[in-house]
Amino acid sequence: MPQHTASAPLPEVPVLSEEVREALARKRPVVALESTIIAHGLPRPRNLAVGMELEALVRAEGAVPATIAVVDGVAYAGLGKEQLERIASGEGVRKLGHRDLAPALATGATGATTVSATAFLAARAGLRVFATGGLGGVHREYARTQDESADLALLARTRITVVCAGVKSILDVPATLQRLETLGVGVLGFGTERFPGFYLASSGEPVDWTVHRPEEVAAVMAAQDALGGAESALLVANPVPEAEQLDPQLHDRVLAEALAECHERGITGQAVTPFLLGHLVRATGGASLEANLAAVRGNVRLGARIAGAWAARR
Ligand code: PSU
Ligand code: MN
Repeated sequence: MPQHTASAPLPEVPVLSEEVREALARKRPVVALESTIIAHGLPRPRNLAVGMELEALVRAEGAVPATIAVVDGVAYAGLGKEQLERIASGEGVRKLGHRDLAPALATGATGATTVSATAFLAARAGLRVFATGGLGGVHREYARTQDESADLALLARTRITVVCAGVKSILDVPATLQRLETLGVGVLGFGTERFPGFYLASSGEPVDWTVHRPEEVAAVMAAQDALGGAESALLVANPVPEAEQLDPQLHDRVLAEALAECHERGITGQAVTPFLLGHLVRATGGASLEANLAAVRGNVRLGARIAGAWAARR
């Protein structure tokens, strides 16, 4: 296990795969992918297949995938097959938010990166586009627990474009949108005037800006840079296709059950999101998993197209 001392410099952070390094040097499109969804968001063994499928989807769109994770105290952008297997095994794989990166690197830990840690490492590597499922946000019990995902604050100070299907519907969606506004994180609806509802095509909440083409997203990114100043992110909110969404009534019913059980069992902190997602999968007989995957696949494809449009401007 590498133990870094104060005098020993950290290795390159993150270490880039050969493919990612070359794509960056040639200004070819690259899409960052997170690993928490693989290690802690999806059931095994399906998660490994999904991790590989998402990378294949990026390649099919002509871009290079950069899955981000920490293995034995080294942060990587672009995982080899064995590293991806290690993350998917879940054994001894921690959930790492941005604040956990320093202790993980210093102690030689292995962990999957959440949106906050992935966005940080991606931006540090010079990657501009990142695709995921749903962002973290303000939890419904916020007033009691003060549980707001670190994703939001990190995105307020990181210049990256995140393609997501909104925020997970287990959260307080209106409160999360309000926080994004307060924090100055831009939100674009992609082909929609409603903020998506993760498992559902719409959360019912409006979005202020709607775009229809990847080139329009790239133009907004260029305008962000031209404006300068605050290094905030841009969210591209891309709904799951209506045909693949979870039945809204089933969604509302099982979600209420899941929230009640989470409360009863006293689950807190980092365990809340994986617990709720897992409960929904069981309570819907796997239907929530299919909707989740449909959303992620759509985001990854769109992320690759946006990365292509962005590369074409540079
Ligand atoms: N999207 C998914 N599944 C997930 C997550 C997102 O479809 O598991 C993860 C992301 O990594 C996100 C994290 O950053 O859940 C949020 O966790 P928390 O609420 O503990 O911050
Ligand atoms: Mn949390």
